[in-house]
Amino acid sequence: MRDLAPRLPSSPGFWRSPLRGTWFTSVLGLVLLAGITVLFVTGLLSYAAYNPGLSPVNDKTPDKGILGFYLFAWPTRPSWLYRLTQGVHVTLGLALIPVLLAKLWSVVPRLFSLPPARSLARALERISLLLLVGGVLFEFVTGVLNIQLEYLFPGSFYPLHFYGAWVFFAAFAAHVALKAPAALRTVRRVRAGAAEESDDGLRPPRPDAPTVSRRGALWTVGGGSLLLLATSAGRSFDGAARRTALLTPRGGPEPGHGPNGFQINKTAAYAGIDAAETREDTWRLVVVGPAGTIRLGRADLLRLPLHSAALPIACVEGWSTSDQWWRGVRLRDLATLAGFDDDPPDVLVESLQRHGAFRSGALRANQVADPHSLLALYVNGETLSPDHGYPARIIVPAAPGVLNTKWVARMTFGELG
Ligand SMILES: Nc1nc2c(c(=O)[nH]1)N[C@H]1C(S)=C(S)[C@@H](COP(=O)(O)O)O[C@H]1N2
Ligand SMILES: [Mo]
Repeated sequence: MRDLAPRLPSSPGFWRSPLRGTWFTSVLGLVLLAGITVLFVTGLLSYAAYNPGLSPVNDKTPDKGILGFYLFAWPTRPSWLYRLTQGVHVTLGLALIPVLLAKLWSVVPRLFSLPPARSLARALERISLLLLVGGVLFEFVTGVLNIQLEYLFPGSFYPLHFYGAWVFFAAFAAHVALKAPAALRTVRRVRAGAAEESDDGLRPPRPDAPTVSRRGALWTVGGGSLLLLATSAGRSFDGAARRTALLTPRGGPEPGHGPNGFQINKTAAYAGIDAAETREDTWRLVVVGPAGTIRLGRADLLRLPLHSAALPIACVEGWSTSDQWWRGVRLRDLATLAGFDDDPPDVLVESLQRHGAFRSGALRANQVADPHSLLALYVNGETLSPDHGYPARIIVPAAPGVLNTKWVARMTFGELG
């Protein structure tokens, strides 16, 4: 038995890396404390930005119950708001992967320690660790799969990632309350020149000879994070910057040239839009409100006052475009046509698309009222291309891409939800 014991992972002697210890784990833990808090907050903001309380067509997690307690009317200014919050959510999430893996590696001996529980408190702690480790892996894996494979789990990504985030964050908060004070103490003491507090089971009793210093190992982890940051942040810009985003979709060269040559989420062909339905003589925008049902062709829309706004497209997947110049009819002018003279109401926007989660979206009154919210007919001085939503698409400042419905067919003002 004596000889066998150190060969089992449950034995402290099995783990030999001299890097493991309180300081290494504490530094990584504190980085994750800050980073994961930002991920949680920006994630909750993203859900609020979808206007889930407004209409079932926007709500991807209808059974959220009290978890929606914090929802609020997402503002329209600054126009880059969602571009920033969701860009940070996804880019920071990717950059934290090396830190997360290093942190899990640094505490892995604990997962094997035996007996599994000496007391009730210890048993509860270990269950919370299961939720913590399982939860964090689940959130990172679903997040990465969603951006890499573009809606791998159509419809179900949102509930998985949203409920997973709450379960994980509850365990995370408990873990932080238990561990953060000691981690801070360790880092301060070591910085002040004191020796690392010794044993809490992390330091190996029979360490191998070091091949890299602990600082060197931390720099390697940090370098990995910087590399991921440098190869994904470009997805939030156009042109040369986007070419630096090598590891994720929406990086690399733009999909086309000229005014319509910026990123396309779903093409007209993918959405099943038939060119015969979008011709000048066939397509009509149906506007519904107290004034009745009004049908407008593209020529009718072009006779209304046209306005311009420089606004980005910012997708939940974290990519975004720089500002594009959109030109079209103000949503609030369409609300007036529909019979709302003073206060524009909410609006339900439906597209020509027949299937798919993003075929329609609801916009809140504050979004309809913004003078930069348009039913766009042109982009960057040219007629919208079929893939960017010809004959007409919604563009709203600060809104997530998904609410910028393309190939609009019908707008119903008021009486939502
Ligand atoms: N009808 C319709 N509109 C849509 C979508 C869609 O799938 N169908 N995708 C949305 C999403 S998720 C985004 S990010 C933006 C992208 O706009 P773009 O393709 O012009 O860049 O369009 C939105 N409008
Ligand atoms: Mo999107």
